[in-house]
Amino acid sequence: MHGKTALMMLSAAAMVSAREAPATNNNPVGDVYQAVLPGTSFFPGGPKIQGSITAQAGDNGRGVKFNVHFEGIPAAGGPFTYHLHLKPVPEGGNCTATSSHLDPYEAGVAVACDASNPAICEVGDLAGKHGKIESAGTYDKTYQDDYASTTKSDAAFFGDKSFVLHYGGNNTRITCANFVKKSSGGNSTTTPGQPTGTGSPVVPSTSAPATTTSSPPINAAGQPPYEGLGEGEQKE
Ligand SMILES: *[C@@H]1O[C@H](CO)[C@@H](O)[C@H](O)[C@H]1NC(C)=O
Ligand SMILES: *[C@@H]1O[C@H](CO)[C@@H](O)[C@H](O)[C@H]1NC(C)=O
Ligand SMILES: *[C@@H]1O[C@H](CO)[C@@H](O)[C@H](O)[C@H]1NC(C)=O
Ligand SMILES: [Cu+2]
Repeated sequence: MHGKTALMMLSAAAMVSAREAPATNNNPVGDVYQAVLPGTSFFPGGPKIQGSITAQAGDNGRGVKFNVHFEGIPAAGGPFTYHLHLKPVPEGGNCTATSSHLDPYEAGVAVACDASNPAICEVGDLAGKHGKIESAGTYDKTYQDDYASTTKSDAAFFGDKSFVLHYGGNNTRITCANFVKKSSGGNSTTTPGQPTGTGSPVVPSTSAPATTTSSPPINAAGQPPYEGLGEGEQKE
């Protein structure tokens, strides 16, 4: 009896290997990050969704306030999801190369994200925590996320990473963009040397000196990076 109970506890513990995400604090107030979509589809013939995600520390540096704005959400194929991804989009706009979700506490996708208990979700699963995109046209949403971070040294920092927008049903990546720092401590100048975006035409090209990031999207070259390569059940 005792042995059996102990065994059950052991296997339960093994299943709950993921740690809950801690709430983040002391994020630098006034540091603003923004990721602007290129306005093209990652795969040939896909929807040309535009828009951006803007993010900065929440009140008193607690968590992160996200402002999500998308335009051109198609009527078919929804709901759509989006996540913070682990790696930046490389030159050329390959959304597949952004790897999987930002998930420093190894929540994984085996256990579904529960919006009512967001600490168990992958930090990067913004749609899981704050809602999928369910309707066509323009999507606007502002919310507080307690687990993401704009502190560079924090495991939940995404300011040098990307987000990807997907078809929710098959995880196919539709479009993606890199976060770039837009202002620091209330100064609205772009900090030189920050990683830059995906060559999005929407980003003002005034600030950063030319870098290697503004080549045409892969699709323009006719290379179809098709394979949904959603996150599926994989974790890497
Ligand atoms: C994924 O789902 C969308 C919407 O249903 C569909 O248009 C698209 O062709 C699918 N992609 C793949 C690779 O199956
Ligand atoms: C895009 O990135 C993926 C993953 O890194 C890679 O396997 C694929 O070859 C890349 N596609 C192109 C066209 O570079
Ligand atoms: C804003 O920029 C000015 C000029 O570069 C600088 O003197 C000031 O310290 C900056 N303020 C903050 C909060 O970073
Ligand atoms: Cu994703």
